[in-house]
Amino acid sequence: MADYQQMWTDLGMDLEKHDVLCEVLPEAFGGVYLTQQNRPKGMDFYDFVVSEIHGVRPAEMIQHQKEGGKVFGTFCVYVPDEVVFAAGGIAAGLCGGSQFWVSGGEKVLPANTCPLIKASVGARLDKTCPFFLIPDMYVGETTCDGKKKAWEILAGEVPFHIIDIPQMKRDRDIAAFEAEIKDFIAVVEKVTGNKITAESLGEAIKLINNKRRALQRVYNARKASPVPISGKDALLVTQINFYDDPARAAEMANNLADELEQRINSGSGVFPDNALRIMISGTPMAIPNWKLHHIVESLGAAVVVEESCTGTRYFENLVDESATTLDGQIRALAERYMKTNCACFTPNTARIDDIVRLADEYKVDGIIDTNLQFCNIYSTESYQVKQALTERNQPIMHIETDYSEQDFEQLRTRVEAFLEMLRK
Ligand code: BJ8
Repeated sequence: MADYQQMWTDLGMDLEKHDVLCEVLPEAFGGVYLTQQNRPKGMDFYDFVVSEIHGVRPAEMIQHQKEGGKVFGTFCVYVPDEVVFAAGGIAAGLCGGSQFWVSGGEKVLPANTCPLIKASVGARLDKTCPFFLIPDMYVGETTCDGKKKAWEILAGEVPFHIIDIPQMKRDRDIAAFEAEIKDFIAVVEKVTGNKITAESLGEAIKLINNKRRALQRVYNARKASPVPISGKDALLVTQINFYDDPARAAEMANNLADELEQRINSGSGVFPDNALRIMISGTPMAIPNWKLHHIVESLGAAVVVEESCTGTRYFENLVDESATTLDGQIRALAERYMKTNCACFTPNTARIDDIVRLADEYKVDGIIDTNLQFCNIYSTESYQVKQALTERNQPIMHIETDYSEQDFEQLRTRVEAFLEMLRK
């Protein structure tokens, strides 16, 4: 890794603690990722990003700020990145996925808070992640109670804008979300000093749609048998897309998709033809949370799709590009974002429909429905997920886990038993 010590010092990072993280990450990544056989060449870019994870992209963001630009740190796929890019800003997804940050979060949050929230708060308070220290503003949302309360703590650190997410999907809820987007536009314009026009928002809509289209191509390739890319690699691609420059992210994902399509044509894959095909549904897996994928794939089954916000929910729906007025574009944004099926909505039957549809499209043999410990909404919804899949004779298991390695062996045993059952 290049030398970023000065940049980290200028950010006020806790360098001693950060060194500990820098020491363990390469080994963890190497053991999980670099030991895989026959990886696509297109993964080299993502390996490089991980090798420079706290250096190369943070340096770009800081350069952007030096040139007068603003950076917005976001915590949910309901935050419309298009608005930020339309104003010449950078939006970067911040959700924490490492156990390393959890103890920092526990200093101020109840222990029975989901690890994603604890890690996100801990990364900021412990000053061990540059991505959390760079933003001029954080943008959160009102999806779950844990997040809502955590934002109040983080708002003591960084200017914070909260987007109110409706709890239902009636016409008046979509209209309410439209109003939220208008408020967000006003905030972003104020912070950046740049006016958003129909032209700039139209361009930003295309920019983010192109990233979504590229990810759709990568995921479509995973429908093939043998599968041309591991689930671990596909997950890493999505995780990095949360904070990479969107134009470069689209280019890299398109390059990867080209290669995957060639692999499909030549019948080349990373698992044998007859490997079990697994879908993982549920809560998101923020970088560097690769635990479940690693368990499944080291047992010889392939993860072929994730129904999650670090999977299909991130890119499945596009924003309609045909509107030419700001009002029309804002309506198109509201309609697109409100199609995302998070368990914070009630009823949320469309998510169950998505899982059933994806199970067919990706020809899965079994589903592992997973939720992060203490995530009440996803764990409660798992009842309906199980019912719907059982009615269709789709084997499903439910897992609740966190970021620690403590339950690794126990999970491995349970997943192994599930795969054995599928093989019979
Ligand atoms: S749209 S899934 S990114 S909220 S896992 S913090 S819900 S207690 S992350 Fe999420 Fe947006 Fe929904 Fe997606 Fe709360 Fe649950 Fe933790 Fe969660």
